[in-house]
Amino acid sequence: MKSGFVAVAGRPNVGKSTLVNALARGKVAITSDKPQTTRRRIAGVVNGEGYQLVLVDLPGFQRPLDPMTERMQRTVDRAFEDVDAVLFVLSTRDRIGAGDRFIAERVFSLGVPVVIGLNKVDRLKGGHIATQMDTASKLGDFHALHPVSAKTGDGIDALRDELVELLPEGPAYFPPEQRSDLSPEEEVAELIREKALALTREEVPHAISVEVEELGEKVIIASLYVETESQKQIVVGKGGSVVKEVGTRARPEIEHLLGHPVFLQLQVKVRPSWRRDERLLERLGL
Ligand SMILES: Nc1nc2c(ncn2[C@@H]2O[C@H](COP(=O)(O)OP(=O)(O)OP(=O)(O)O)[C@@H](O)[C@H]2O)c(=O)[nH]1
Ligand SMILES: [Mg+2]
Repeated sequence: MKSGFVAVAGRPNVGKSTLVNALARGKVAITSDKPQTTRRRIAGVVNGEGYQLVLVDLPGFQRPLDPMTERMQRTVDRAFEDVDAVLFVLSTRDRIGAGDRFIAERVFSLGVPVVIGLNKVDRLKGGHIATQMDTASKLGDFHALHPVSAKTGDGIDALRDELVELLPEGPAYFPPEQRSDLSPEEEVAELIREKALALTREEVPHAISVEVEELGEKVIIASLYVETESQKQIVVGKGGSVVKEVGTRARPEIEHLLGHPVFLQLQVKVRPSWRRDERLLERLGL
């Protein structure tokens, strides 16, 4: 059997998590149109005929701004220490530039094969794809380059086959039914955060964290933390409309995940400067 770990690296928002989900044929990580959606390392397990591919979804590469983003970048650095290959994700929607070259320096010096996933090709016409492939190919000594669309599924099977090819002989690291290394509480918290991200803008998404206080048979109690009173007003919404919508959107996915109906109780709370609170960040698994 072939098995191993592939780190998924790239700038924020290039579609790393969407790509992990497409490769895993199901939802492993949450996604959003805001950068810094992924805050922690998440292993997505892909099982197939004679292989187990573990995709390590990571936060986007960034210059740290505060203790939270410092921890996120440390997570990325540490994740590179023990992988069999890297999937370096670029977005054809954006110019391939200095940020990508900075990441390229890191990933091409790791001494493991680097596969470039040139994502979001659904947004481009043929000629432009060729130009972007040419630019991407100059980033370093890559093992393979795959133009893909995580959204439409274009090129995903070929990319998965390529990654599986690179795996060494090894055991299954996860039982076959396990999709990710998150606990049910963490998965539920992430699903709630995804809906809150989709419904907020500007600085608010970055200030939200979610903790599941109680995961019962029927009742789930979770808190949405923000940093200021005005952020709280935004997340609560007029007459509770925003937090209610978060719950309405999250509940079906949570029920699908857990396999039974739940009553979801959400509360919005202010926790000043939580992104600077090392102990709390630790507790949040960041
Ligand atoms: N058109 C198009 N959009 C995509 C594709 N893949 C991802 N997206 C969109 O790009 C945005 C970012 O996707 P994510 O998967 O959250 O990106 P990420 O790289 O994981 O972002 P961070 O976790 O913040 O670093 C979302 O709005 C996705 O729907 C694609 O192939 N085509
Ligand atoms: Mg992500």
